[in-house]
Amino acid sequence: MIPHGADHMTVQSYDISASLPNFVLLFADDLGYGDLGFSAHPTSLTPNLDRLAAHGLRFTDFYSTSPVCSPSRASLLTGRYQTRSGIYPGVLYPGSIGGLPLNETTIAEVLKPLGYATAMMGKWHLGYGANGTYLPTRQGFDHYLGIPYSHDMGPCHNLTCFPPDVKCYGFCDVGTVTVPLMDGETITQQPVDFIHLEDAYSNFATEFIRSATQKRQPFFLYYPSHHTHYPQFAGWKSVGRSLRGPFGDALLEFDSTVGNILKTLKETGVLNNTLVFFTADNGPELMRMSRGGNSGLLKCGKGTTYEGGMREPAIAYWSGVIKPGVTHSLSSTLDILPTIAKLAGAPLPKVQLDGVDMIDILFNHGTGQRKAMFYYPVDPSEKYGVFAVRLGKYKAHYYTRGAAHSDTTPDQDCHFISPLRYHDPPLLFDLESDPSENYSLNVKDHPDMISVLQNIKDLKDSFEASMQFGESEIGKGTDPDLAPCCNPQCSPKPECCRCETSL
Ligand SMILES: [Ca+2]
Repeated sequence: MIPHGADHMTVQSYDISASLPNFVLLFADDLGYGDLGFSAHPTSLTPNLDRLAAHGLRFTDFYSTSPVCSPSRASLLTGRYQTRSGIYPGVLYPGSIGGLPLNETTIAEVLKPLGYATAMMGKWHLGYGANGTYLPTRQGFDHYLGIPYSHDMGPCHNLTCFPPDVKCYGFCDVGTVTVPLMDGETITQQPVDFIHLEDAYSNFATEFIRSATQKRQPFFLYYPSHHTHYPQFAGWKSVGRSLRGPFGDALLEFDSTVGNILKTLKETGVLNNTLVFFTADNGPELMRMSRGGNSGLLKCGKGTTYEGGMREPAIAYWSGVIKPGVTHSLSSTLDILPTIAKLAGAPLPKVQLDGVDMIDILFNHGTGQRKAMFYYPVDPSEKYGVFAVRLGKYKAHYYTRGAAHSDTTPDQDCHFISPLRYHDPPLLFDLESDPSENYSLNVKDHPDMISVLQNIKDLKDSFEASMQFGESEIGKGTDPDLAPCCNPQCSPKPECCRCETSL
């Protein structure tokens, strides 16, 4: 099948059949621009992601919409900035009252009416709520296996993160329930067994793909991985195998699941009919030092609106359909929903979208439709608006601020102690010649930048005039009784929320 609306694309040797394409969306956590083998990390071991990069289209200028988890995920799944859906400020917690509003349309809900089988494994982080109101099963996913939020959101110091019995590094969040594993809407483990978790995910993916292909049903598989987020973990097959230590072993385990998914796509005969897309939710958590990720040549990391906070590695891989190569076109997680909708021939949700489809980039290696990217901080507000804007190769910072998540590197601008600063005129960088944001362009020395700044300001003003902030879901607060508990009647909570189960 030629994807609907993609008339001009260059198809190499694609078997044009009547079937709808399948989609596999891989989403890493707290992973930096410099963390992967193909992005020149010297000791990361990512053979499968490297293979995707070598045989797919690699993006150099790809952005998430937030430097932290929940808002970034809301934008990925809805094609809208998090400010519209209310997933701000910060992130959701185990007992959060709110979540991604059910009237938001996710990629899974875009595809389901066309007969797609939908499944997700891994980190949801878009709400749990009373009786699981906000779980993935309520947002278009037929099947779900995973932890509904970050796996450090529960005490972890007594848990095993690496075999045979290496305890998890640090304490994680104390004072709440231990981290649960959900199968659909049922808690099957609490606390989760980190050592065997990835095998469970990998088997879940294999079974889902096999089942859908046997039924000749098109499918959508979403795998947001926990691995590269603190505390890292891995099972027997990956522990001790990378030179990079715990972070490297965790990354290798994620990579091996990517390999298993590719193998299953091949074995089931659907590799040539499946778009595999890989990216990550936000930059590395530098405060974890050598146990955090690495943003490579980009400035700072998680929690900041510098490039290291939101610019991510990304790959589009479609065997025989998307020509391998590198694109410098500006793109975002916002663009994934419109792209998938177009490829499947599904109507777009009837709401204000912020994404544009990437058809021209994927199939023509063209420049695409996206001209600009807006950088919201962890705590967006109408008062401050966006902190920075990228237009073409230029980026203007109106506000800058450090973040605890990016503490400990030599660059003090990244640190929590660097307060909110307003810049007038804005700090301006040419990201093509200076991707590290080292050398700001002073209008006195560069008078041609006056018009560039004016264009950026006009764009910012019109964007902000069009932005309607949804009610803050995170601002609804938390209720400890809403935290998932495998034994709801037990006492005293949260300690009693434990169940002896095995996968
Ligand atoms: Ca994250």
